[in-house]
Amino acid sequence: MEIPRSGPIYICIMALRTILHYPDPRLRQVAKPVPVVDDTVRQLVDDMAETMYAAPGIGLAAIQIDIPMRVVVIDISETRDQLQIFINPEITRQDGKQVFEEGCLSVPGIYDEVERARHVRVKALDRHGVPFEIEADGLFATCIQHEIDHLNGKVFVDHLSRLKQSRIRKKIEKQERLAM
Ligand code: GNR
Ligand code: NI
Repeated sequence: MEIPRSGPIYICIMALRTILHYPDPRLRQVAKPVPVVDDTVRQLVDDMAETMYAAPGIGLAAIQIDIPMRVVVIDISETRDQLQIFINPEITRQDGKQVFEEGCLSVPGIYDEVERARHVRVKALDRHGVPFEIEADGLFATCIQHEIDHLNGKVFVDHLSRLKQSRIRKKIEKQERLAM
């Protein structure tokens, strides 16, 4: 039997990806700029969004799923329906300072205060490769800076003291051992 149809068939295959955990050395890679925003990149963006929403988190950088490309997704809305995509993001202006308590999907269970710029202007490409520029402050500004850090091989714990870093590393390694 044949199922009648008109128009194209869209098959949506998204995938949950595994998030790397600190101190995995793969989180230290400096991600490469995306040369062309094609369907492969859009597929990556969709997988990243699915992974971020499932976690759940308010942001995700491709490097966290072991793809060293300059791709970030963010959704800071309470309704979880305001996905923002940043391909090759760059901070073009920043001013002020603010302290936020941060967490990271790659550093599960650890939260600490980090000082960052209060206000940033970011330029990036959207999912069609079209450039845009936006201004961010508050949690949004902190989140964008946190994600751009990831693209440069940096994790939020790098902003903390050496003592805190070594405690965090031990705690995570212990958690991973117990999880085996
Ligand atoms: O889910 C996340 N929450 C968060 C809270 C405060 C500051 C930054 C973040 S980002 C984090 C998701 C993540 O790890 N992105 O890389
Ligand atoms: Ni993070």
